[in-house]
Order: sequence, then C-alpha cells, then structure tokens
Amino acid sequence: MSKKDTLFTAKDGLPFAFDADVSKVFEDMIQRSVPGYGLTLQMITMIAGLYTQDKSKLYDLGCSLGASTLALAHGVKVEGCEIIGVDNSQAMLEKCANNVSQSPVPILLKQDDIQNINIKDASVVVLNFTLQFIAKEERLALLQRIYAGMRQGGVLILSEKVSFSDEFEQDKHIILHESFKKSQGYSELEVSRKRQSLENVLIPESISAHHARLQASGFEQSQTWFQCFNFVSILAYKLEK
Ligand code: GEK
Repeated sequence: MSKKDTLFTAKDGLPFAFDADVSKVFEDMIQRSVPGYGLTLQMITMIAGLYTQDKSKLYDLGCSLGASTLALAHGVKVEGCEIIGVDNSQAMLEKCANNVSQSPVPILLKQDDIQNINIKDASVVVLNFTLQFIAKEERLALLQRIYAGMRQGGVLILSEKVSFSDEFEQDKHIILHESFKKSQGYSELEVSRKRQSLENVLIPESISAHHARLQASGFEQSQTWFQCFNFVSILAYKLEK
C-alpha cells in the first residue's frame, strides 16, 4: 500500500499533475476518491477473462501504477497474449514497472501520450478513468483509433467521472461524492482544494455524450455496467461482422 494521501493538507496544488508527489500516494488517493474503484478493477479481470482472444493484445491506456494493467493480466486465460500499458507520467511509470514485474502475462510499458499510441490487434482495451484527462475535442479521434485497432468481438472498458445536465441531479451527486470523500478521511479543506486543482484538468461529460461518441467512433453497441454517484463504467463492443 502506498503512503497516505495528505497532499492537499499542505498546499493548494494548482493545477493537478501526475508528478512524483502524486505517484507516492496515488494508490491511497484513487481508492479514497473514486467510489467503486476497487470494483472496476475486479470487473476488468472478469471482463478480460470473457473477451481476451488467443494471441491478441490488451491495452491499458493511462495505466498509472499498474493496478488496471495487473487486473487485465489476472483475467487472461488464453495463450500468446501481451499487455501494453501506456502512461505519459515518468514518475507513475517507474513505480508501475516495479508493481507489474511478477505479472503472469508479458507486459510492455510505454511512456507516451495515449494519443500517439498505435493500437493493433487488440481484443481488450481499458481506459480506466483516463479519457477524462484528454481534451474534449481530441476524444473522438482517440476512440476512432482504438476502434480501428481492435479485433472484431473485442471490447473497450471506459470508466469516467461524469456530469449531469439536470442541475438537481448534478448537485446531489456532487454532495454524495464529497460526502464519500469525507467518509474516507479527507477534510473539507482537502476536498475543496482538490476540486479546484482538478478544474480544467479533469473534464467530465454526461453518460449520454459518452455513448454517442462511442457510437460515432464505430462501436456498434455500448452499455453502462456500473454507476456509483458521478462515476460510471461503460463497456463498448466491436461486434463480429
Ligand atoms: C488505474 N487506470 O489505476 N497520455 C498518457 N497518459 C495520460 C494522459 C495522456 N494524454 N493523460 C493522463 N494520463 C488507472 C488510473 S489515472 C485516473 C488512471 C485518475 C495518465 C495520468 O498520468 C494518470 O496516471 C492516468 O492517466 C489517470 O485504474 O487519476 O483519476
């Protein structure tokens, strides 16, 4: 387990960046900030078990410290696969290399922008809370490249923080999420500093905007399989023709 996240007790941290300080506390930070994060990891393992095809590639885009990468690795039941984990933060990727060193499936780590990555022969692709950090106008092109690089019968697992067009629903989900963070030991001040620090860095969109973009990217079907407050996970399918 990583060190306890106390980053926002001491400073404003504007704007948020995946730097060395964050990498040291990231595991604790994401578990105490994202309701249902542990469940997304468990289900990534299960979904990888269902959809990984023989001798295919699996991609974990925005792999951070490798939790979602290892979740994929533990689900693979077929032969000849390779997992490619990508992150543009050097600090995160250095720790990730150590964390995934005992993986049952070969893992190749790349330090790069996920928008530069060539996706090829993929049966399972994971964006576990990463698309939210990509500029809105660049999200369609990324998803189109993912779809183009996937095998028929493959799936994309897309987990995101989301927003709601209905003001009442939006306000109530924010209250529930912030109450969750306080129940996890964050103070009012830490919650408000983190909110400010993520402004214009983490850009949430509505659930319907995500489904519409997935469809525009080529995915024939998509379904929301998980929601806890303003956090969701979606499965998008590239169907057999
Ligand atoms: C998990 N999936 O534990 N290119 C590459 N990496 C990026 C980019 C980019 N353009 N933008 C952000 N990142 C992980 C959690 S965290 C989610 C993913 C969170 C990376 C960034 O460096 C960070 O490691 C990750 O995406 C997002 O399941 O912090 O809420």
